[in-house]
Amino acid sequence: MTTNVSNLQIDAEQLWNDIHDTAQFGATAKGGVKRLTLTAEDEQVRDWFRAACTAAGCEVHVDTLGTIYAIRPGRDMTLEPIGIGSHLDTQPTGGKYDGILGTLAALEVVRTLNRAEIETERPICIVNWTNEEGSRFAPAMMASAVYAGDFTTEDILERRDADGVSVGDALDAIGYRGSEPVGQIRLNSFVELHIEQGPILEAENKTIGVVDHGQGIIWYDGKITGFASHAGATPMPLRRDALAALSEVVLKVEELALAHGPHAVGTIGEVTIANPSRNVIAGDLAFTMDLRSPDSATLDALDRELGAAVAAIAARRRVDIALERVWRKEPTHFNAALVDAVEQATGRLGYSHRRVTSGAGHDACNLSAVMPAAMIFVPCKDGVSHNELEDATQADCAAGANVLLHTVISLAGVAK
Ligand code: HGY
Ligand code: MN
Ligand code: MN
Repeated sequence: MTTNVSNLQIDAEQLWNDIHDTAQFGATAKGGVKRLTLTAEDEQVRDWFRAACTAAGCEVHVDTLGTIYAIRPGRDMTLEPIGIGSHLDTQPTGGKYDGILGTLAALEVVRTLNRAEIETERPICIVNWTNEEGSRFAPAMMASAVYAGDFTTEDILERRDADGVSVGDALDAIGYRGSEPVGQIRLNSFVELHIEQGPILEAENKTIGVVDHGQGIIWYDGKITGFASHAGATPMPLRRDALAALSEVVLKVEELALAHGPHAVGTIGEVTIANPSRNVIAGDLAFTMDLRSPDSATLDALDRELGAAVAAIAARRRVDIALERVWRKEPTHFNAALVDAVEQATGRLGYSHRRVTSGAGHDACNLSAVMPAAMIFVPCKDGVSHNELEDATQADCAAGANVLLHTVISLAGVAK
């Protein structure tokens, strides 16, 4: 008996309730979510997620970096599963949807197949990737980067947060250092649903973004060494002001990004002044920088021009500026056949759509280097994300989850 799946839809109410129920773990007063990776709040949502996947009939695995894999059996268990999912950690001033939508929609896809008593040919694997955000521990998309072979597990376990806590200790503190090596569960492919985190879909009144590319990223750690001295008694020409030097670097990053626009962006998101004091000229500070472009040659140009500009600022201001490149992720070209599968599922469901390049990085971008991968976007209000105002509609979240459902069915095949 062939099962007619064309009208199958996820339970929109259930997905919406899950998104808002899990937002309690790390809820902020302004309606956002602060759930940094491997914190107590992350442990709470992980426990909720593991229980829900188990209740949905999945076999749950946890690897040595805490990534959670929930496998729904398929008829042929010798076949590698279709991976779906995203991440449950957030930024310090995060929202309810970034990462969470894709992870909970994957759970809802499995529940929908259960309700319809559909057995797929291939197994399906829901994945919650550890530390996608990279806010507490660098790099971002950390666990999927190890899965893709960009870093070793040993290297990542030793990465430390601003308080000196290692990834390994943080995993142990929440009980999510699994025993399975990263990569033991081989995925056939990976499809990730995510909010766009940008303004295009909303501006063009499109429900679905069929993501075919993703920007490349360079992260830097910077240190500026000037000379701390009296804010009142030190004549201006004699100052070696680290913060004034950084201010020039900040504006130079903006100038370079605009000069290479519209396909380049850049920002300095963190600054820490050592021993700050109102009446002391800043002598030592640390900062972090994020540059992006969909074009590898533009990333090279930004890196080169930035280096030259920083050297000139340091010389003129008689300070030392050390800029260390700590991560480079090449631009992503998602798998054409998988992107087509997303576009065809979207078309069958009748949703308005367009191709888009992702401005943000995602676990699917890392995985794209080692397996066929693709992404589905839905709009977010005013294109805002990484902000407690992040918002989306129930209808759009459901539309994205339905596209994920039908894409997965086309990839996994229906046994009965
Ligand atoms: O940085 C990023 O693009 C992602 O949100 N971690
Ligand atoms: Mn995300
Ligand atoms: Mn994010």
